[in-house]
Amino acid sequence: SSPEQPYRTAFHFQPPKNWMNDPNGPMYYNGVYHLFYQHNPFGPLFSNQMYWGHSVSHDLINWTPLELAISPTQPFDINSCWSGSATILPGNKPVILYTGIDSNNRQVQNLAVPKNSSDPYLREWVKSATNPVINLPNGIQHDDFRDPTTAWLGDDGKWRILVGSQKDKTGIAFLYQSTDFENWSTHESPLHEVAGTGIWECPDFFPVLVDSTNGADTSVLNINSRVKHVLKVGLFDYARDYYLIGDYSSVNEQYVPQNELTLGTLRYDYGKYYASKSFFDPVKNRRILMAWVNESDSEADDIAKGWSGLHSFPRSIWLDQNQKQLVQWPIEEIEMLHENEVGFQNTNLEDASLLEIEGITAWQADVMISFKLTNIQEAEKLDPSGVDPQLLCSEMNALKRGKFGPFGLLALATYELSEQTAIFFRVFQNKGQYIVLMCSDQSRSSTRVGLDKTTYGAFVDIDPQQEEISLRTLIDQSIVESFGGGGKTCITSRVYPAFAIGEQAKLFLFNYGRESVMISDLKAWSVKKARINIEETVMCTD
Ligand code: DQQ
Repeated sequence: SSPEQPYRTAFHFQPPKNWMNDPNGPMYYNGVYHLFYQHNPFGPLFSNQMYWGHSVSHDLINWTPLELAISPTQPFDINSCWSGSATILPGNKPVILYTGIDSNNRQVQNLAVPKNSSDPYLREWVKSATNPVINLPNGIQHDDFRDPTTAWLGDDGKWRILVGSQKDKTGIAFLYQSTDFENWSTHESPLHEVAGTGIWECPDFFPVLVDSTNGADTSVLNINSRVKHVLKVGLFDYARDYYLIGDYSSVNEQYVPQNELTLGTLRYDYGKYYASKSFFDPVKNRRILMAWVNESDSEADDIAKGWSGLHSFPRSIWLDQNQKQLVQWPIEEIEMLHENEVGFQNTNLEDASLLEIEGITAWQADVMISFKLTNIQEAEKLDPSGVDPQLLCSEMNALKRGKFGPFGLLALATYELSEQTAIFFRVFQNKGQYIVLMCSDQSRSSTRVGLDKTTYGAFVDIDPQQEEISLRTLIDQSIVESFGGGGKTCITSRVYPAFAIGEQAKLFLFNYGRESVMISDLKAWSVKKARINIEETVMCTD
């Protein structure tokens, strides 16, 4: 950030200027990570002429900007090039499928391939002469058909993809099959659909391993019950990414999820986090997740800033041991940016106390904390059935005293706390079970008006009798990404302090509960600025 641009970030992906939304076609190819993104190269707002921006990286931390990869130029995409995905075909051949808005304003799916696959950065992309390769299905509205997934191979050697859609408010993931990526046939039934959920955007479908934090290539099928399949869909009506975990068979194209898609069910992130996409990273055998994090300020603010939109810090994503949910954790490459480590152990946080974390850049930081509670059998009672944890977090905000909690962090805070983003926990009990609530309270994050300061919240599925309650938070000028319970519950928020900027921004531990909590371990780092889309960056070609 700079005095004129206090909200630009240091280690979160964003273009040099103008509008960005969804991550598109992330992939690893010949030693280089590619990230494309929905972009309006001409202004700070979304536009009716959308492009694919393109950056490359050797480490997922520093990114070099390249020329626009896909631009609206042809009858099949003249009104915008919307989101899509990359697939690496056998023989190491990358291809992209993306949504074009055609000259009749219909959403159609198009194919693009590298002009020169020996260009290490794949700068130029050629659109197939056979585009569109998938037309709008009969009975689907012209603007309800988009966002092709990365393809996977079935047992029969055919490729499959999903495309998001809706019919009469039923969200649909249409399934297509092909042998050559040019000719696609519609499978008679969608992979999945759920009534009442509205259009599904940016579907993602991938295997996760049972009993391993490693990732799996998108084409890995279920061998000996070692794999489950995740279907993620973005609900446009709520701007939220929901996911299902289930069993998939390519033989009969059956997907049987174990959980239901309802508004209260599993989400990648319970804050601002949408249109995410994952890819398999063969270098470290992991699946990496990226998402668009929209602004919470006004359009007028975005015009004044000259830009809008961030991407979340890349996360590794895997299936929890209990197989009931996914777990996410910032990729380990963040350590390249760590400096000034501070830490302590076994420090008691008395009731109604505050402890400043000093010695790091509080406005650009990575903090990991473990909280240990004693006597939790005394926790207050709460029957969680029918409770919306987000509403509970705004009713029982960071200023409301409880027994166990609120305790956690005050990030991007002024010294006298006139501004503060509070990330905290509360612990309750119900019929011999413990309930951990995690909140991110933005209501006092800025003295500025005209910002969306919605408080977010979700339960964390851990047993505080068996394990400590952990919190990791990444702080970067105007974004706060928090991971509760080792990454079981994630909450991302955008904040725009007027005063808690740069050196004026402080970081505190706080406990406003009536019971003391023990900080069994704390580690925190300054996070250095990464080189993100700085024009003069020279790529190191090791
Ligand atoms: N944004 C894209 C669409 C997608 C939506 C357009 C999600 O392809 O459905 O920029 O943010």
